Amino acid sequence: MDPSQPDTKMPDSSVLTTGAGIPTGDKLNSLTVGPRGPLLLQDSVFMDEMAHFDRERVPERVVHAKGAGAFGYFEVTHDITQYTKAKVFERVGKKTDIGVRFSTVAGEAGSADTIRDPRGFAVKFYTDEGIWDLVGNNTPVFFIRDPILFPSFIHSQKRNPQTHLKDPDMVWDFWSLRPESLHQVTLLFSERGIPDGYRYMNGYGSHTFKLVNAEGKAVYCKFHYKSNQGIKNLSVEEADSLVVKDPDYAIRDLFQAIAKKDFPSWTMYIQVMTFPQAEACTFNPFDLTKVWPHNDYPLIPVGKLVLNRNPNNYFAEVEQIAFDPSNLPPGIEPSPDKMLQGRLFSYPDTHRHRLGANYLHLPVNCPRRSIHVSNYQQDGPMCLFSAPCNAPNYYPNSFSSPRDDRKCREREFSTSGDIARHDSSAEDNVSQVKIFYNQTLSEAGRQKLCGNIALHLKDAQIFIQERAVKNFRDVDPDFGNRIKTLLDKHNKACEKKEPLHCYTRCLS
Ligand code: HDE
Repeated sequence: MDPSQPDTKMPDSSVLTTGAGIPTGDKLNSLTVGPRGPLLLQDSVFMDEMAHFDRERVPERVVHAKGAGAFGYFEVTHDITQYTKAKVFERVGKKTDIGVRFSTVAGEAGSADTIRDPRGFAVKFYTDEGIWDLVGNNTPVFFIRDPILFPSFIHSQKRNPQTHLKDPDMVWDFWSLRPESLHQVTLLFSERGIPDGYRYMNGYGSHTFKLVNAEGKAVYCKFHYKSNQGIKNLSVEEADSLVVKDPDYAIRDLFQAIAKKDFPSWTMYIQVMTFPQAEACTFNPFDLTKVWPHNDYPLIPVGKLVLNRNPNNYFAEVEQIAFDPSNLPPGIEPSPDKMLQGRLFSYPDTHRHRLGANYLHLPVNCPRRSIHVSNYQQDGPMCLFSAPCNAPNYYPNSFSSPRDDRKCREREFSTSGDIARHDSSAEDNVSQVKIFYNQTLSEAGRQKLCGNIALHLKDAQIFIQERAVKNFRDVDPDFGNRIKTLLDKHNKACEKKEPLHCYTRCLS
């Protein structure tokens, strides 16, 4: 044996140890003065156990706190190299590891899975060129189009700061003051508003992205995942009963299916819009409250996502998985979409707060599965990796690599416009909702939609109800009038309760 090398015999894992690996003699009894106590400060076994327990929780996600995760692969089935040079799409048959987290949005980590809420559908691709995170939802649009409104929007959907209750006044006050929410609100209260678990719903990257090919040519693009299980939704009655019987319904359904080797899968498609098409588009193609009509921008098949592994440890692999829309490998870039631009900042910022500056060192977030990370970042709390000590820790330097690779620079583009806080509230908020209401929904679907909205809106104060009804009438008089009729019935049947909160109404 080489005496200069440490003896690396594997430890005996059957012996209980402290966090520092010291064998523990007794983990059933604390160290006390006599059988009745007190305890001793020198009981390091007790201190180690208790101090770690005291720190078991990281803050829950400020939104999307309740979720389920699984792992698997993405496989390219169709060539899209004419649009993008991203290596994840480089050849048909190429497989890339993925991690996926599904979630509800407004509830806390212990809330029920079957509530009416959008579902998060976040995918982490462990590509050869680092991580690509496509952090989407099960809907192609969103409630707002300017990210500055996001914190207020979320406050209105979470608990009232005084009563600590969910508050229909807050929910509908915000929605009715911001009519750009009409599209997403209408989808949310339609039959697709309560998916039957996570396997039977589609996913959408939602935003407009830019794809750049090997020649530097670019197009705009949207990503879609269609469930190969089909679409299944829960009725209000089924969903309500599951809140009581099985609040973790969606987590259980996903875990059990994968454990039984009934692996769920989705087909990935893209929609493509050229720059001249974007210039000529009748609506703003970077507005997240709009869809791109499939007739004009058809779905192009790309590949499939398969989930075939459950997490081994929920906390390590799901609670700590950290998605970031700014993780974009060469060949995929952001578009001007204001919401996407806002998210590019918010996600890494929240991870540094929740998980710490070195969250990318955690195994589930680390790109080291597929690529060597080379940079000059160092230290910080919980630093697991460091640059070699015999090389410079600054750049540029005269001695050694790594160096930047000009091939990977973002595509150049020019932009112009007046710098101002441009008010987007009066942009077209209704045309696409009208098409959905009149052409996509059946008569039965319209009835369900209006019933679901009225059932929720009835709990808001009358002046808020009226403002919301006016907005639905702006979409289509029939839409607003049906809701109004249902509300009148509700309002007559039950005496309106005084609101619990004490806001004074100062705006109308
Ligand atoms: Fe998120 N969102 N979001 N969001 N979001 C978060 O990040 C945020 C938006 C979405 O399973 C947070 O790690 C801003 C749209 C999913 O871990 C936070 C804006 C879409 C998940 C955050 C949006 C999403 C999040 C909370 C407006 C669909 C869960 C914890 C500009 C296209 C990911 C965290 C997971 C999570 C911010 C809007 C989807 C705070 C500022 C639009 C699926 O950073």
